Amino acid sequence: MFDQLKPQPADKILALMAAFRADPRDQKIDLGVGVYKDAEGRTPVMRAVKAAEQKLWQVEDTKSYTGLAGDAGFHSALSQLVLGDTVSADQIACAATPGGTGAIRQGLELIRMAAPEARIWLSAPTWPNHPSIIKYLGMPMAEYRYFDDATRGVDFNGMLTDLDKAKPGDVVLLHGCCHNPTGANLTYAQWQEVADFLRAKQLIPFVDIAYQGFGDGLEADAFGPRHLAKTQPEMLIAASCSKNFGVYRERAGLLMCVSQDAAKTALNQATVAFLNRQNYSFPPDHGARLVTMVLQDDLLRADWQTELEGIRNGMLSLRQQLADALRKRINSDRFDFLAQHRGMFSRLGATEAQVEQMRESHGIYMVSDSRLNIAGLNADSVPILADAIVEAGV
Ligand code: PLP
Ligand code: TYF
Repeated sequence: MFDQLKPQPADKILALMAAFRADPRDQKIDLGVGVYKDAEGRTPVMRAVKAAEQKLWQVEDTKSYTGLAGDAGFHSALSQLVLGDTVSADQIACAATPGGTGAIRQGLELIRMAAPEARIWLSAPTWPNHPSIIKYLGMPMAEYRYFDDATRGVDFNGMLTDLDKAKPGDVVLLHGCCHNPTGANLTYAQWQEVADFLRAKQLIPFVDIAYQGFGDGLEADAFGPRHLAKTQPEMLIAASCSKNFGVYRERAGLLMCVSQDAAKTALNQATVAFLNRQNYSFPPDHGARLVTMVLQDDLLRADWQTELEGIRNGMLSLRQQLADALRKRINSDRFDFLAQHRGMFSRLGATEAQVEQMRESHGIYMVSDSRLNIAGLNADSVPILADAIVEAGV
């Protein structure tokens, strides 16, 4: 059997992480994998998460199984964080999953079960795991234009023109905020237009939200999914706690099936629980429980929000520093888009050869499509990167 196995395509982001580790240079700069890092290059456990963990150690009296769909406290705390009061709890079916990736996978499996013909529309470009999982599941997919290489903003006309080719019942995968890999996001007005468009065309939104709180703030970043939850007959949401709670390796995520018709929730709920059982029985609980404790405790929640705001503002400041440094060097506003993008990533617009040159000559690691992780920078490395960008002729 094993001799039938064939090598599978590697994840280019994870391959880059390995290449960075193997580089012996002291001066190297890691702008690759999407993990938050502070100015010292550390990815700390957030204060409130640490405090919750300490408390959990004292009060936890069993490690017996949770429910198949995870803990109801986690469902309500995280669905409330993402959706606020836009829909009532009885309109949302939830399953805790191993990370946001688990929620994406389970959401796709639900679509395949309910509507095997439905085509999944992905932004061009998108997070590589989206097409990779969809292809693995054997589901039909298509791309819609999203990023305008010339302006480094959203190609909104292109997006709607391409989505106009979708058939009723198709699914449109949207990044809830902080688009990965481009950093270019829909405005509130564009979200409203997309919502009207999807509803008129009978398309179903599937929102992947992995960076709530990393863009314009916890509430502002949830505008898109909240507006869709209010206006669409039904939708799916995959939420990740990896970044905004810093619990990457704990694998905490939530799949939400939202329906205007609360009578559908019981079957939706039974279905997502069934899907959990088919794939791994019970979802991991530790990270989900820490997240729940932070969200349910006023003091921990306030401290978490303060720390998250610090992270967010730090990234905004680095964006501005990089845009300013480039403006000074080339005497043009050509890179001002870096300050307008939101979240951890920006797509710089460099060629693969230019990305390669920056890695060879300066030890600067960014993904080959020129996505850079802003959080990998600090005040010392911003000028080094700005020099390298100019030198490479980007
Ligand atoms: N979706 C996007 C766009 C991401 O960038 C990530 C990255 O981490 C995820 C989902 C899911 O992450 P995780 O499975 O680590 O929660
Ligand atoms: O895009 C990123 O860098 C993050 C982390 O297979 C990540 O989303 C990258 C690759 C992967 C899983 C997570």
